[in-house]
Amino acid sequence: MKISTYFITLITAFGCLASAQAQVNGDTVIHATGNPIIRHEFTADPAAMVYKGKVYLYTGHDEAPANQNGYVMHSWTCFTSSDMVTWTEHPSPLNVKDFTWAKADAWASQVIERNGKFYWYVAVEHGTIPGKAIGVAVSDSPTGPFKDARGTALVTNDMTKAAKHPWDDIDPSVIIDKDGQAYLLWGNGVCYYAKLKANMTELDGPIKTITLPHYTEAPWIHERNGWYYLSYAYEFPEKIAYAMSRNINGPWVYKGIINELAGNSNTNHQAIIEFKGKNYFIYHNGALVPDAGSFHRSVCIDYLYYNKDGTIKRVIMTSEGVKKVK
Ligand code: FUB
Repeated sequence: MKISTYFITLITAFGCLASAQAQVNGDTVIHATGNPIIRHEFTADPAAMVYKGKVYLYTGHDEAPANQNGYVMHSWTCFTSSDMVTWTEHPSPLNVKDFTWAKADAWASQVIERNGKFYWYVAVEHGTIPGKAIGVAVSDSPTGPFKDARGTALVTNDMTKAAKHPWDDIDPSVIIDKDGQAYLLWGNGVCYYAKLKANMTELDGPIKTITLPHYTEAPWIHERNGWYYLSYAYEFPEKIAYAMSRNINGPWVYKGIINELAGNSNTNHQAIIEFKGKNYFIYHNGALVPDAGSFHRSVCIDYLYYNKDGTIKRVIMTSEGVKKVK
């Protein structure tokens, strides 16, 4: 939902909520003035990719009418930035309708590049196999257009048995290891992972699980200096915690909480990237408009710092956000 309709009445009361944005060649260019970074629409479930000197930020949209509880999410979008402050939105590169086998719920996603192609892993509600499912779309460009890479789901609820509820197959995160082996991680209630074939569109072997304390959802895997980091939503309402390992196949050692409750949103859904020498923690909260809560979320960015031993310091969530990268 474009936010203009949502806060048409609120703007009268809170006057200064307008974001610094302009239309340039059909794209929306945003100058973030702090957190949340996007203010003309609700954005949720951030996933970020650094590619050729730019950050590509992929998000879903919370589109529920004001005061309605429950997720209403139909599409994903892509924002790009070279400085972490000026963001260009590339119009709706992917929609649930692009997956003919899916019926609803553009939930969390992640994009990765391999051999010049871009693979967008998404969680949706399956049309015929009850429960959530994971699909993958592909494009020659990180901003799309993307198309369904398989014509069927990559993971369906009947393929995973460790959790009893039908929405366990959500929140895909993907990584390509140094030896070229790609892995997909995902899950609500249980953290699943599996190898991907080099074509990135088929699983390559069994689905396994990773045991993590108080695991809820939103796995995000990244590598730095020979350490693998698996961050995830911890408990509910969600904090973000993490584990470290020298190997994607484990063993994973739990290291603690890195982000506290967002306070105004039950979910927090993080992505972690390094860009031009700084590390960023990208997440969502419900801070854009009064009473936004858990179903009208907005993406925020704050700095993330590592200790000398590779562990992660607690993130400090701010309203100022991050500074422009020179
Ligand atoms: O946006 C829908 C769901 O809420 C996501 O899949 C979860 O990670 C949580 O953010």
